[in-house]
Amino acid sequence: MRFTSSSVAAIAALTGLASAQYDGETSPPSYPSPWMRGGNGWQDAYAKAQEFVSQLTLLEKINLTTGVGWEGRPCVGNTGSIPRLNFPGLCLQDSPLGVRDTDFNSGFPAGINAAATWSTRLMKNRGNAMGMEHRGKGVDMQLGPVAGPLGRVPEGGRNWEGFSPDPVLTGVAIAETIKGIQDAGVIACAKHFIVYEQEHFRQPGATKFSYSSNLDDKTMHELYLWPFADAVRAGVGAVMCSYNQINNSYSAQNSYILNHLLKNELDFQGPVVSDWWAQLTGVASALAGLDMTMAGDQGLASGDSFWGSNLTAAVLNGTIPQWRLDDMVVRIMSAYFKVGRDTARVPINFSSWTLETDGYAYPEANEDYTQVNWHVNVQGDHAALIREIGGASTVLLKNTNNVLPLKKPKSIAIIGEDAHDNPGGPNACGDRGCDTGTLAMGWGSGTANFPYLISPVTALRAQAAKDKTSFANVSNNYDLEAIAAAATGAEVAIVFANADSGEGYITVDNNEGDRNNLTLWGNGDALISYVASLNPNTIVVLHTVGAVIVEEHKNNPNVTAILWAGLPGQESGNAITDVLYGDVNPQAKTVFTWGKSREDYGVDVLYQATEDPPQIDFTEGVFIDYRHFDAAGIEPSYEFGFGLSYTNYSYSNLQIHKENPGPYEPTTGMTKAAPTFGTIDYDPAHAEFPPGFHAVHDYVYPYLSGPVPTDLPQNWPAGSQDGSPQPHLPAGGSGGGNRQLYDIMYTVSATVTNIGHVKGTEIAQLYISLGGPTDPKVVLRGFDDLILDPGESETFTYQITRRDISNWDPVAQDWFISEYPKTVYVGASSRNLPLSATLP
Ligand SMILES: *[C@@H]1O[C@H](CO)[C@@H](O)[C@H](O)[C@H]1NC(C)=O
Ligand SMILES: *[C@@H]1O[C@H](CO)[C@@H](O)[C@H](O)[C@H]1NC(C)=O
Ligand SMILES: *[C@@H]1O[C@H](CO)[C@@H](O)[C@H](O)[C@H]1NC(C)=O
Ligand SMILES: *[C@@H]1O[C@H](CO)[C@@H](O)[C@H](O)[C@H]1NC(C)=O
Ligand SMILES: *[C@@H]1O[C@H](CO)[C@@H](O)[C@H](O)[C@H]1NC(C)=O
Ligand SMILES: *[C@@H]1O[C@H](CO)[C@@H](O)[C@H](O)[C@H]1NC(C)=O
Ligand SMILES: *[C@@H]1O[C@H](CO)[C@@H](O)[C@H](O)[C@H]1NC(C)=O
Ligand SMILES: *[C@@H]1O[C@H](CO)[C@@H](O)[C@H](O)[C@H]1NC(C)=O
Ligand SMILES: CC(=O)N[C@H]1CO[C@H](CO)[C@@H](O)[C@@H]1O
Repeated sequence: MRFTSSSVAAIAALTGLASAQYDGETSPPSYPSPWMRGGNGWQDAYAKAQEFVSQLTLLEKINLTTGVGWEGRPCVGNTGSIPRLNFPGLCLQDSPLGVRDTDFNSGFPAGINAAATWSTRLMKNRGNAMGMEHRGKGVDMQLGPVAGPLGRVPEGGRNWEGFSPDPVLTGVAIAETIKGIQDAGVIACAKHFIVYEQEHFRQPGATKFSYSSNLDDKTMHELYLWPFADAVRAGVGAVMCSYNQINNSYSAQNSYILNHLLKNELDFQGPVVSDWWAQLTGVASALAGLDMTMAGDQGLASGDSFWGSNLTAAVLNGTIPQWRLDDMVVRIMSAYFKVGRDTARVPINFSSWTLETDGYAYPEANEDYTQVNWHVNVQGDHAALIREIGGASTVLLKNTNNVLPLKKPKSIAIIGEDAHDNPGGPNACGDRGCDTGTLAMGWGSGTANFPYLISPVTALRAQAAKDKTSFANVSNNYDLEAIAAAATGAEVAIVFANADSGEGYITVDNNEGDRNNLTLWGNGDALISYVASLNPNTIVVLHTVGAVIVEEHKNNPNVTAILWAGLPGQESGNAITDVLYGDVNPQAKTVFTWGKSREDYGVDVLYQATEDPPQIDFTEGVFIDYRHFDAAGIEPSYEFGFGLSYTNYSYSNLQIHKENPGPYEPTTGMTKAAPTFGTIDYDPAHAEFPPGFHAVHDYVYPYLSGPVPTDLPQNWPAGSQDGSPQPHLPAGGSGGGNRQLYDIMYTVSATVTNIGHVKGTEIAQLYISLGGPTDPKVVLRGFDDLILDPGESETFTYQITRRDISNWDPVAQDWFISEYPKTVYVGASSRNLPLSATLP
């Protein structure tokens, strides 16, 4: 395609930094885009990357920044390659819970279940197992884990892909997952940056523009940015931006979030990757800090790109300085070397676009029919880990008179579609876009195919056979006659019910990603009440993506137990059987608050747009989930951090030791000037398609597609092309922010004792009150899983960091410790905190 005057006008319009023209907040400019310096454990990788990038030509560099377009190659995202150096380009693949779109892979528990274990060991092992599976398929970058959405609204469709609305729990979980993935030699990609808290209006469609999440700087730092700081500190290789706008500026071109917060303050050293088609401008996104565009094309298989050829032109005409391009590429290659891709790599041996053995090497163009799948089995022994996480993430919410664990009951009735198999098989619905049969993952791109799915009825039937328990089951939630026949007179009736959600491109039962309500699906609530009206020993198992309203069942004396099993993955039935029969003693604590009504949460999804772009004002500030319930004095059904066990624990002997780390010093000084790597040949004649080159249809290339424009009006932001030394930020200077934020201020310990009769794991939790009038009552800061025999005591220890007791000062643009007295609490949940003391 040649540059026509209309395409030139289109570029001009698209590259304008749209912001102030709308109502609502605007995002302050932050330029230039910080260049990598090789700190925070990136030194060796940076050295290798410099050497590699210095050999590259302009076109080869552009190739690494730009995806080849949707379905261009085998992975969900593929960069161009460097044939001259035998470098095949990078393969980016979903998802946060396994390898998407292939076979002989595992279906892991969702992020929300990993969080519910409160076990750093299980979080990391899960990450490592997922990383090994990606590695075995030839994937360079796993597109996960998730800290955005954080979970501002319980209805948010993709909350389950992440961990918890608590930023500290999410921060620990994302860091451990990243370490696990990257130890396997695969780049982790923390996403979605940032405040992507609902599915409605996330992309242009129903509205012309994506919604804008508008929030103040304090809320950004103390809540939403917090877990991303942990991700950067853990050495995450890549970060993906989000679809939404922040203060009316799109994530992929918001210089404040990418340049200022992520690359400068948090000192992130790797590349920022766009979410698929979240990039909406060429030059503006490059200057604002984007380093790689995915899928590379401007729309699904459109063949054109904001980068590729357009980025080549922008470098050649001097709009994008060499240092900015070199920084993109050196960040990408540093992530590659940092996790050891140079030694861990195997050829890509699957195709996201077909499960058949043969298919097109260039699927969108239907070119080159050949073998594309080797059906490599990457499951290893991960089933055992999946089952363990399933059990360890099941929260026991109610257990009247210790009705659980079951001990060889005479008869048992298993009621509910959610206990049963999807008749079409566990992968019958593409990207799990239906709610048929038992729920073990949500829907959307955050999924993987199940190799198999053990349904609860299968595992419980096997257990019953072993125990000679007479067994009945009914899958139809509406067949009252069959249900009555099975439930009446059974020693125990177990009702399974669920609530599903997912990504906005799929609508299930009128739920456009986000849930329309917080009640159970498929007649679940009526089903539970009906069974309970017939059987005084009714046990409820919930497979839900988040909170549902359970107050009525909680108060129903015939409902003797309630368990939340979340989205446990392929070993679902075995995991719940382990818990119900006591082979596993529940350790999980709920990672979100169970409100008595939807209104109790104080915030909700914006379902109806009254302006364009839709404006979502985060006026609640840091008060989401339990912070809101505490502040508003609302009693929940079950509070954040709550969970029962088959034993009991006591807490005693709180000790506080004050450490002496010295005073906080804001980071000062200047960076070096932006480096460049190799020389760029600025002759446009050398940037054209090589003679005789066969261009694949609808495929994105770096070669010029017309004359380089040199006469367009330029309105690039001040400083955006400046590569001279820049001042450090006071709160920056090290991975995750000023290194002194992680200084240890206090060591806190307490004794936890198992006072019951069986072995168990207690999740001891530490909360802090920051004491100010605008602070939440308490905030989680630390936790640990203590394995205790009956009668045994262990010491719970947590080291309170400076960050843990700091607030963000938007004026000084730094963290500070307020004058208000700070109280530390230790206990078993956010509302069960028997130990407390003022910090000296
Ligand atoms: C958004 O606007 C608020 C209010 O002006 C400001 O405090 C905050 O820093 C801005 N954040 C971003 C990311 O633009
Ligand atoms: C860029 O990548 C494509 C494959 O996506 C490859 O065909 C082409 O040769 C590469 N160009 C250069 C200059 O390496
Ligand atoms: C360059 O960007 C313009 C404006 O978005 C687009 O119309 C054009 O197709 C792009 N060129 C190429 C070769 O992708
Ligand atoms: C009981 O479960 C089996 C699968 O284990 C299923 O085939 C059967 O339809 C269920 N029975 C009823 C009445 O739903
Ligand atoms: C809530 O949504 C689910 C799924 O769409 C639906 O099955 C259920 O009937 C809804 N609940 C109410 C009370 O409308
Ligand atoms: C509890 O079960 C008994 C039957 O055992 C029934 O009579 C009673 O109505 C039930 N209560 C509720 C609240 O369903
Ligand atoms: C734990 O303690 C509570 C309160 O004393 C008691 O009701 C419950 O039965 C105990 N649970 C176990 C498993 O011992
Ligand atoms: C250089 O090329 C880029 C990409 O086509 C374009 O956005 C920019 O406006 C051009 N600069 C000039 C001075 O024409
Ligand atoms: C395209 C390609 O190289 N595929 C490889 C995938 O992995 C299998 C098993 O390791 C190899 O045999 C294939 O050659």
